[in-house]
Amino acid sequence: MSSAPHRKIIHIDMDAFYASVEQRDNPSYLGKPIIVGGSPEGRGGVVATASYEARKFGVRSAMPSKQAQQRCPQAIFVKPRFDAYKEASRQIREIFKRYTDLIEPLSLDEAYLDVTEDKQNIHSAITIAEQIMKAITDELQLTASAGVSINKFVAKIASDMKKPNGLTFIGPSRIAGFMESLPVEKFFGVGKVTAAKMKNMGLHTGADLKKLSEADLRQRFGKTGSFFYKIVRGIDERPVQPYRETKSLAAEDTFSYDLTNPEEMNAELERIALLVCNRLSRYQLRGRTITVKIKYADFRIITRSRSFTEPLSSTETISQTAKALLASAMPFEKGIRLLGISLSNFGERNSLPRPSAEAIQLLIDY
Ligand code: DCP
Ligand code: MG
Repeated sequence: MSSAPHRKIIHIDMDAFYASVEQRDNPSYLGKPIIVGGSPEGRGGVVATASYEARKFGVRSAMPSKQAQQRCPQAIFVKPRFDAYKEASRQIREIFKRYTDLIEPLSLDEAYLDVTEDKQNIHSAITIAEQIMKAITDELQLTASAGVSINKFVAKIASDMKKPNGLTFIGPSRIAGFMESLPVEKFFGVGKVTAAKMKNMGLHTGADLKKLSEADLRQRFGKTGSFFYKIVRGIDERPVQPYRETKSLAAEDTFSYDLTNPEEMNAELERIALLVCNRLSRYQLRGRTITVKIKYADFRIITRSRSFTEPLSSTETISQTAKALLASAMPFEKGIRLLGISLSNFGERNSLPRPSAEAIQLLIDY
């Protein structure tokens, strides 16, 4: 480990978040198997989350609601109330702010906190995590689990170890052993495919990964290989980033053949405008700059943008402006393979609502 003083990082993750909010707000649900998500009657409904009572029956997030009902016929299905979850999320953040402004929300129910320096001079990250958990219980009647360590990676894995309502501290001297015993599927960025690939190579735990050189890891896993090399040695220098500026939100489509007919292009733009508008409203964002992206059959890309003093709000305006921008780029030398529309410049002027934590995360993923 380096000689620089260690950071103090807390990862907080709410327990059975949506289901706990439902149980709190409807006491008849307390102690019962609650499933928040789509109805098992309709088609395509999935479980958003399940109370711990329902999890005993094998009900899991993202499972088809029908299957969940088969596993737990007595479960009560509840429709999500996102406004209630957002409000709880906001309240949790208010509690975090008593200790630090270095808060990085990952979703409505999860955040990293850097308490290397804390506002109340408590100095102990464990004490701060305990106080936060207590405040969440006392003030919000919800529970959270916490992981405390010197970096984000270990703190996040730790918060999952004693769920629900548990605190896990992994100090510097325990990190090496902890990482060695960690199964490969727990590593950041290891999806099912990579995990299967690793197992085929006889790599099951951190200890197995640690035997490989950085060059070897890079050869096997590309750029992520270097990340594995560091992380398995407990090195994760990613800072806690309080508020990641949302850059842009886009929708685009690649066509099965190259478009040459302007009417067809306009029809596609209208469709894409609708898509982008749906996303904007889902993430509560409005942008003042609109950009149209055009990719020619030869893969050359051009863009045309326009900025406004007011945010573009209606699908109609976005669609009309996009078509005008497309027209400004005509005539086209080649057929068009892809069209896209993006909105950016989301600033807070005109008292725009700040994107929710969820939106920020989704946009980062995007
Ligand atoms: N969520 C969702 N769909 C998923 C996973 C999660 O809609 N596939 C929602 C519902 C969860 C919330 O996000 O309540 C938080 O996700 P978590 O993975 O943290 O799950 P929980 O908080 O529900 O449970 P846990 O106690 O395991 O953290
Ligand atoms: Mg959670």
